[in-house]
Amino acid sequence: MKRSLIVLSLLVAGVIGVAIVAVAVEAHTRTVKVRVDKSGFSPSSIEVEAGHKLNLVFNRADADNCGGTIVIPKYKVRRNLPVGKDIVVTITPRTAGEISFACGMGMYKGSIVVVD
Ligand SMILES: [Cu+2]
Repeated sequence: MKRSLIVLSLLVAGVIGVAIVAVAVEAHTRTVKVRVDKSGFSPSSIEVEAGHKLNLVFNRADADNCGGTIVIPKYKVRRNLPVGKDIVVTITPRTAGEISFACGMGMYKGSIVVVD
C-alpha cells in the first residue's frame, strides 16, 4: 500500500514536471501569422525578444501578387509560398537589431525587430 502511494506520487510529480517544462518552452516561443497579398506583408514588422524562438507562418492569400517566395537573407532562408498554404519559418534571433525579409524580387519588405 505504502509503496504504491510512493509510486503514484512520483508519477504525479513527473507529469507536473513535464507540464511545467512545456509551459516554459511555450512562453519563449512566439508564433506570428503573416499574410502575403498585393499590399505586401501584414504585419510587416514583427517584434521578438532576443533568444526567443519565432515561428513565422507565411500565408500567400492569392496568386495576384508577387510574393511567391519569402527570403530572409540573414538566415539564408528562401522558401516558396504556394497560394493558401501555411509555410512555417522558424528562427531564434540571438542579438538585438533588425532582420529584414522580403519577397523574391525585393518589392515587398518586412522586418523582424529583435529586442533585449
Ligand atoms: Cu515580389
